Amino acid sequence: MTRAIIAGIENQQKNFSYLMKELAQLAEANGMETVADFSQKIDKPIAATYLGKGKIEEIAKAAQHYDAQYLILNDELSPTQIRNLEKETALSVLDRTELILEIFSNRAHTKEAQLQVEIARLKYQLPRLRSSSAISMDQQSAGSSAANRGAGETKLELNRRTIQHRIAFLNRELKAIEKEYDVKSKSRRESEVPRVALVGYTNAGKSTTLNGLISLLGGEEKQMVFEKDMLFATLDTSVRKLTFSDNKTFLLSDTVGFVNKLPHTLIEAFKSTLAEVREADLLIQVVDISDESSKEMIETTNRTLEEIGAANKPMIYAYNKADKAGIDFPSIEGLQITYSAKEKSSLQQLAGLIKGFLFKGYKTYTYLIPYTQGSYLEKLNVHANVLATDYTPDGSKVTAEVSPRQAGYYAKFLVKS
Ligand SMILES: Nc1nc2c(ncn2[C@@H]2O[C@H](COP(=O)(O)OP(=O)(O)OP(=O)(O)O)[C@@H](O)[C@H]2O)c(=O)[nH]1
Ligand SMILES: [Mg+2]
Repeated sequence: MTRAIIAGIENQQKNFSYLMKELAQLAEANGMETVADFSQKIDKPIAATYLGKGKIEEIAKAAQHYDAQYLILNDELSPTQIRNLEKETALSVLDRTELILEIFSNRAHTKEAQLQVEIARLKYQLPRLRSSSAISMDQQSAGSSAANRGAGETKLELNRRTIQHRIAFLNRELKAIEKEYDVKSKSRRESEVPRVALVGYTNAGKSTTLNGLISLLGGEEKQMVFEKDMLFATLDTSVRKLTFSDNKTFLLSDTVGFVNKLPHTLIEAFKSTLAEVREADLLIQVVDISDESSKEMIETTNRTLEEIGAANKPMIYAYNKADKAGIDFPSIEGLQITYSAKEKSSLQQLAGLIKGFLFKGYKTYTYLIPYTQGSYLEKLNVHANVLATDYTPDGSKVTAEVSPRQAGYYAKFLVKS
């Protein structure tokens, strides 16, 4: 395993130790073992080197002692800071943003995710581009000739343009995929089937919850998604149609998890993947209640939801891994549930909570639909919970449970009782 040293600057952040612990986990997710961690108490990073001179010396010593190859910093650094740190420690330097981008890049399996991650990486590089010749001229400053400087800038400009072209190309490819997705999403919107999205911190148990609900509601093995104890196991969005025993249907989606300081370029690139979340009627925020940092994770999740334009949606707080936390479960309080995604009665309670929320306005009516209006009967059979059908001389007499919206649509067939 690659050995890494992590380091960060501790100013007034109250959650610094949590951020550092998470940084070590991110390193692990990227196949690196954290052999030492350093922190420095200063108000703000040193402009040229991020850390102070003494701290850098300590790190260089530790690097030799542990035979480390990487130094990972807890913030996003400037190119100068990275270059100077590399020079002074003889380590390869990664900042938090690059580390997250690397993990995403290694985990991206679908074409869409791969395109999104590459766009995010290129966008991260773009403002940091400084061709090596341009940099050395900076340092020589006024002494360099105008001709030389011109050559450096041209090369830089060329690199910049190459990257911009590549981003444009990737965006076109992505658009083509998104178009397909748009069609699917449009037909979902029109189907009137309510949409629910699982959201939350990475590794909270979203995919496990989706799989649990699939198996509880009689879904098939092949509908199941990948779940694993690692950060960012899921990078794309899966949507599954689930049906209760009384024919009430909803769509449930599972998507990429969030993390602290999720790079903005990534959020941008993943916006289309996260469309399911934006368009959902109900969010289920899965929280790992056994993690001592669960509060910060909720804050991060809510902040990220705001950033992707999905704030202020109705939300069920689903406190998962209660078994691991040693808390009694399952229990429900309003729109909050404490449960374990691996336990059946928990999943039944969660399913009940979702159903109660989604179908609260549903009522049972009896309709008389003339045989000349057969399409209404077909729609009722597909979208509603039909309890009884009787074929009378005047038409089909149907008793069905329908949503408030459907009630308006079928009102003209109501049988006055
Ligand atoms: N003990 C315990 N472990 C759980 C529970 N729910 C999920 N896990 C474990 O937690 C790990 C992460 O679960 P996932 O469902 O992959 O988490 P996720 O939220 O989809 O994570 P990402 O896709 O990485 O964002 C897996 O190893 C699960 O087996 C639970 O109720 N109790
Ligand atoms: Mg997952």
